[in-house]
Amino acid sequence: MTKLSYLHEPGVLQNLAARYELNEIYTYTGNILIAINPFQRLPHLYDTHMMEQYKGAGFGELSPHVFAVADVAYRAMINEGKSNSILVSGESGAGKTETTKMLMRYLAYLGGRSGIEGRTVEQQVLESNPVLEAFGNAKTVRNNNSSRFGKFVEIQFDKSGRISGAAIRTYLLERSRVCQVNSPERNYHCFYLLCAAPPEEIAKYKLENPKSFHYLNQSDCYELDGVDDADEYLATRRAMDIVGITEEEQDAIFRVVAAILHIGNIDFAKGEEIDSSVLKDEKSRFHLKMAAELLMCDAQGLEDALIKRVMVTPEEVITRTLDPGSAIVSRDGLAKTLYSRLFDWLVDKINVSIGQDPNSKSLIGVLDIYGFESFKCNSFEQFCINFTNEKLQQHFNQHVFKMEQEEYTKEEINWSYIEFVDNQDVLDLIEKKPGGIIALLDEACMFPKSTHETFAQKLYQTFTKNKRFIKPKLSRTNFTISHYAGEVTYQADQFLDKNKDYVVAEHQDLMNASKCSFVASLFPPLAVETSKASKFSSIGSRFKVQLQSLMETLSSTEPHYIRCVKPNNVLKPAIFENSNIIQQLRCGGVLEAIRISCAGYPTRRTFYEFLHRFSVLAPEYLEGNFDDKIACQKILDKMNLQGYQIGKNKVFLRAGQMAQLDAKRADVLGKAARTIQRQIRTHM
Ligand code: AD9
Ligand code: MG
Repeated sequence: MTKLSYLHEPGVLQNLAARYELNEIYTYTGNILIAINPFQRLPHLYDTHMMEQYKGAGFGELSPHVFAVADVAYRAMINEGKSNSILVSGESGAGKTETTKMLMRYLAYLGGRSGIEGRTVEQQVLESNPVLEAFGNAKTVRNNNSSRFGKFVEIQFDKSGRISGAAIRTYLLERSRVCQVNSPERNYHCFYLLCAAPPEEIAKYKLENPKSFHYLNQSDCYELDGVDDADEYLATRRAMDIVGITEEEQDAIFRVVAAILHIGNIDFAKGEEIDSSVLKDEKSRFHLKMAAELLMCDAQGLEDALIKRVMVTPEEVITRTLDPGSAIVSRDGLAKTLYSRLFDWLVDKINVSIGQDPNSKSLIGVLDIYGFESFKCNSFEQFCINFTNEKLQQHFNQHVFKMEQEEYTKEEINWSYIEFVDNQDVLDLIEKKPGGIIALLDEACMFPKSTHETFAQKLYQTFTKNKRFIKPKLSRTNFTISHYAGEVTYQADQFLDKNKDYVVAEHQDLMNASKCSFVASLFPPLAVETSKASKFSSIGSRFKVQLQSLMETLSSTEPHYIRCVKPNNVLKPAIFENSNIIQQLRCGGVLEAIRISCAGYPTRRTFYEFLHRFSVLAPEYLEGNFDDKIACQKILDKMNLQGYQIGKNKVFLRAGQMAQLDAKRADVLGKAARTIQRQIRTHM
């Protein structure tokens, strides 16, 4: 891309289109890899032969590829002892997760122990993917295998470059999907896999056809094209074996999954007293019994926990009943909490089982996180997702633009400043403390009388003059944020509920008393001071802290960027929708990055580093007692390079010049080695 003579949007697009037609789905723009989803299997592109080719090949020597990016990260880590990270971004269905898996496969190939069979660390790292996908992915409108959580995998390496441990961090699993799905989407894969298990297991978990479960039959989609849920069930079990989840644990996990389906089928009717409810019918009683059996808790206790609330005051114990609507909210709350705790348990278990290497000095992190989202209705989830993207965009900006240009300025080289849009103001709007949207949301959640209306009013008052905040004309509860990638209007009505993370005390006590130690362990007893039901913990603030820590980790690494692009919305091969793609490139800052790479100097070395590496090209200048700067200049002149610049402390090379110098160096060293060998031979 950086060699195009006319750099503008149509040129870039045409280049990508021409390559895509030839199944050249990868293109570099400077150091960023653009990956366009082929929507078809291209097995030869990822086979062992390919991996062998990319191993140790210089960047840019072979066709652009994810393997090349992973290889550069790995070499940089080995040679410089510095941690690296690979940030994969793009919208839903663009290919982030597939790309991440290829990166991990290649790193496992480089850092694996060949010839050792069985549960090696690298195999466990790879097999964590199918496990997490079974429980954290679902079919959505945009992607049949959409990740409903964010993921950062940190692969640790020992001194000799072997994989020695790994840590997986996950972010914000979408909880609402467990209880609510719309056509043509599906719930999490694991529910359908389990319903397709062998007959004896179906019997054990008291399951039926997925169509009979409320949590699944709200949508009329049950099957996925090209996916056999029965096979996937067995594959998931095998992957669970490999990551170290025992037979008993697996049994308990699937009991919880089955129990959630049964819980969803418990329905309520009005009770005799006002605002009370009873089980609707025999069917509901049956499913209540099944759920209780699977969770190994008391059936009456489960019924009570769903429809009653107990308040203990110093004087007396007051029991309050719930109307059928509230009982359903209570039921769904239990299902969601069970599921999200199950998911967190899986992540913890995988981490413990793979193990961390406390002595590891360097790591490679791979980030696969949800891309920017803007739907017809945008709620708290989209708010958090877009907040994440603002953070990552800032990181990208800082790295690619700011640091680059600051460096040029510091070194006083000739350089015309490239403008870029800084998004610090959006981040302030969202996360500033006090006064940002998250802080105001927390305040609203803690104040008993607030509603989504008062929350929205507060936002309108606070941000009247903020350029990034817009109050839609006719709405009393919506608000619009002008994100780096475009405007998104959020509906505030569920923000308060979705930001509150609390488990009903009755659910907590019941599950904690389960005779199944696995279930009980998902609900550890609460510390005394936090057990008060009113104590609220903010999902938004917790997420903000998690993101902060992610950004700190990323900042301590050398980043590499892969921008995934979704060529069309029908998820089919060979369809290249221009305006759709240009929009994605703009959102990702790719075009500015292209401009900067063309005009810039991607490689820079201090005079010392440069001479250390390249003085073999002109040893005469080292002996001549020249100033370092002049010696560098002379070597570069001798090599006939043009367009480079020499700053106060560093040499700045244009794209490709480092490779030219390296090739010459290899040439000279090779000749020298052959001469020495010849001499040794003649002396022997
Ligand atoms: V989401 O934000 O999790 O909804 P992703 O992760 O960006 O999304 P994903 O990697 O799941 O997208 O890719 C979507 C689908 O595109 C996959 O299921 C494949 O069918 C297809 N895909 C993506 N990348 C490739 C590839 N390199 N080769 C072949 C691919 N197919
Ligand atoms: Mg994904």
